[in-house]
Amino acid sequence: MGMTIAQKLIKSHLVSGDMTAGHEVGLKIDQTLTQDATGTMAYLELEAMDIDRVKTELSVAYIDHNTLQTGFENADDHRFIQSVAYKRGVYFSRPGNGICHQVHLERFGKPGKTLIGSDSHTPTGGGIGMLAMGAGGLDVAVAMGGGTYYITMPKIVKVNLTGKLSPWVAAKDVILEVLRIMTVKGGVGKIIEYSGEGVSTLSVPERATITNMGAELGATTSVFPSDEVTKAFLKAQGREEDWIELKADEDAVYDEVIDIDLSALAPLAAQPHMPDRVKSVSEIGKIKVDQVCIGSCTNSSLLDMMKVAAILKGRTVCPSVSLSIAPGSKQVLNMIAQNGALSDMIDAGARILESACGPCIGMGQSPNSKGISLRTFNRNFEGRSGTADAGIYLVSPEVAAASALTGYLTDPRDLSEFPEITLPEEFIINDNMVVVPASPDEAKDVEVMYGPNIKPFPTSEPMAEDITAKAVLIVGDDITTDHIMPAGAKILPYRSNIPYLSQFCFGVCDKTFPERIKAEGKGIIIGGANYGQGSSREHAALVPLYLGVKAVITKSFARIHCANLINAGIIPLNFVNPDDYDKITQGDELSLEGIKSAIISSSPAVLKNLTTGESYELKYDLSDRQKDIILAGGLLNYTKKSM
Ligand code: MIC
Ligand code: SF4
Repeated sequence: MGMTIAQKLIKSHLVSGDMTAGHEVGLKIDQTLTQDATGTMAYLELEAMDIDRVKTELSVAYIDHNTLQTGFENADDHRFIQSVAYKRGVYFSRPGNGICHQVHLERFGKPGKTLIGSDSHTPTGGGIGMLAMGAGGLDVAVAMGGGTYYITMPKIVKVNLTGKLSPWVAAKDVILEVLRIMTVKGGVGKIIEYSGEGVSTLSVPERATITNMGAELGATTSVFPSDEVTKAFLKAQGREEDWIELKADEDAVYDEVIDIDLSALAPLAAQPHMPDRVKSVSEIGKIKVDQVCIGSCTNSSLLDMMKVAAILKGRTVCPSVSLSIAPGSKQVLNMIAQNGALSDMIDAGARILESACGPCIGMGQSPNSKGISLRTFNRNFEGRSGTADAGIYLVSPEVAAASALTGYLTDPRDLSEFPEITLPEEFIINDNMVVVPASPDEAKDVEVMYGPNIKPFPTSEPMAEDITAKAVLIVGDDITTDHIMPAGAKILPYRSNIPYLSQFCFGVCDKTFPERIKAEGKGIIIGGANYGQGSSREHAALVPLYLGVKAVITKSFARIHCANLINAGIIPLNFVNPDDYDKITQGDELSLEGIKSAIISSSPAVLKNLTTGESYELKYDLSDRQKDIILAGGLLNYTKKSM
């Protein structure tokens, strides 16, 4: 039987397990990336594992999230990461060099390789035929140390693209359409593989927009073939030798097929507060817009910037709109500076931001109260922008730029002539913002520099036989890690200070949560479906661990967060009967009697509600390896033990 691209990538990196959907497979990881918001923790974990030098083909540490530097904290963290990177053999992309996913695609990613990154949008690399996945920091640290990365063998969904995008319709509209069809839960346990004659009509940056935002489907990753288009892109990046061809076999079998006719798509937008609340721009109508932000790892490529500049050229941003633009990398910024596109943006009144995540993670540019902000980003979760009552719409750069001019949500097809942009045959290549690590000899004398903001991460105990604790918090469906552990300018600088972060845990849902659980000393969280979707931040597991969360019981989990809970030694459990969720009231005294023995003997777990006297059947989907991790009290304990 023929194989899909994803199956070929998995097979060529398979260390353990069998490739049947639902079974655990262990993969050899060729490349890793980290960013600074998750990186401090990942490198603290690497240091705790006592590994001299990373064992991957390539590991890169990027600084792109925490670049606001409102106090000493960020700069200290950057220095810490830079010193560990230099010592341990990791390339260091300095602040200003750009957003991790954009830079990695341009300068480092290679078709046919595996990549894990401590950021949920790592699947951007799927745009050039990598098996690229988001993971918790600890999983990335283990991979840097040469350890295997484990996933549940996903089902493979084929998205069959036919036709060609019409003028003013963008790659963003393709992924918004996929989100409309599949929803934010639809990709869990799946790899989305793009195929069909429409693929060759899409450039690499367009493919990368699509695989990037596949993260919002909850998918393990997304992948495009590596073809002549990929080759031309790598050649323009001076990396033609990194190209290999990668395509699915003619007789490859998929678990699911979705057909999308590119020529039939129209400009779309995701409405507040979920990336799958998608409607066409014309259906939503001419709502007034206060702010437009262009950039983020989804839409900050040279192609995106050139389109935006062409739309803005010779015009003026509407007086009631604030337009900010963050080009994705130093390469992109430098190229638009040299070819004059930057000048067109500045001339029109755009506020140019540095090449970093910026407003996407609430680092500045929070909208006004009840403000409507159009963003080319990938997430519009409640509160993420920094303004609790703002309404964020996710759109293409074309819709964003057109709307910035008119002051209301605008279908760019109403605007004027479509700017035909072709990618250059050569990009400006200058990797002078990437610091090459010390040689093993030099490395011995390199000192790792810890700042006062870096606090030890919480440790966990081997699992107890019984867990008895209150249902300290009950939350609904689609809870994101931005709900569990918010980011933003005020909190993000403390990503290496778990005790400080803990005061903001679940702040979006219930500000009293940290105080209440501290008073109890421990607790159990009850959640709905798709609990923990969104970011890969392991802080959403480490902070609850620090506060005393002993178990999380939900209708279902998102992949990366579930792995992070296991890594932290917190047991993730699901209701066998989802209706039991409704039978628990916040404050009920719950008991998981004999949970440890149940896990050891693989017997069903039972949750007793000591307040009502009821019992509910629970299930857990843990491989033997994951059981051992939970029993040991987390991956770090487990790794130390097995080393
Ligand atoms: C995000 O987009 O939410 C982030 C910030 O990039 C996160 C990582 C983090 O929380 O640091 C992600 O997507 O994984
Ligand atoms: Fe940065 Fe936003 Fe991309 Fe996350 S989604 S990596 S915050 S640009």
